[in-house]
Amino acid sequence: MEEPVPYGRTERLLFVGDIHATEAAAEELRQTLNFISTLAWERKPSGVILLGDVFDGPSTPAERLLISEFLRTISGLIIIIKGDHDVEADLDALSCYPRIRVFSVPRVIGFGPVDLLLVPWPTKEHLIAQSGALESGDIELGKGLGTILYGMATTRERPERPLVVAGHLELDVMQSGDRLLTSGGVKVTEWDLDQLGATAVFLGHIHTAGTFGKSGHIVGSARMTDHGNETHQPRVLVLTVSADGESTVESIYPYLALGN
Ligand SMILES: [Mn+2]
Repeated sequence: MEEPVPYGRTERLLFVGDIHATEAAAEELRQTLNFISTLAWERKPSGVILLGDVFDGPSTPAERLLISEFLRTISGLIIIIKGDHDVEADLDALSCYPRIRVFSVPRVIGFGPVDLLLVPWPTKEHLIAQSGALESGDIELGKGLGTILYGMATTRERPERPLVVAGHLELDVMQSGDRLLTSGGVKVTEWDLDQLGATAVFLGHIHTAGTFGKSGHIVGSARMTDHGNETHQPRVLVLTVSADGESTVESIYPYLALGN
């Protein structure tokens, strides 16, 4: 006889960073998308989360065709968060599909037994409007972003549910609440993200994979051909998470038979 499952359901989510669909490297792009499709078919995640920069700027019809054909192969829910390279019109077009949900401002959504905090690339207008920041410098806006995310995480309808964060964000490697006076736009800090008490945090935007903080994963680009950074190891991540917050994260590395 099977033991009763004490904590209820488990979800499997697949995280894909920075596809940057371009015709320029169409063959390698096709191989990357085929790899993700095959993985989704094998693992049967209940959701696939594209962590922003699906496109590389305003898309061409060929690029849109490649992406929409790829998305059609995915059977679960597809969540797309907007990156700095994505333009609204391209993502709007994708949001017409029934199983695709596009986010261009931060939201918390329930997903099975967990809450997902989705954080697209922050715009200054949104941060000024939402954080009440009186100054619009990047440091102030970065603090505002931290405050917004903390507010969203702690005022959830059911804060006892495990929280999973997925964002397209520039990460400041500071360990404390202090921010360096560095240039380069609005950043969120490791400290800000640790404060959220999330089971796991997954970030797009930074193409080289890594980890940070208590439970942070820089997913990295899924692409082999990557803006001059050809030495990085492409990967996607698979999260398994249960209602009690028990989780595992697995890195899956594509074997891409590139014609050299
Ligand atoms: Mn980006």
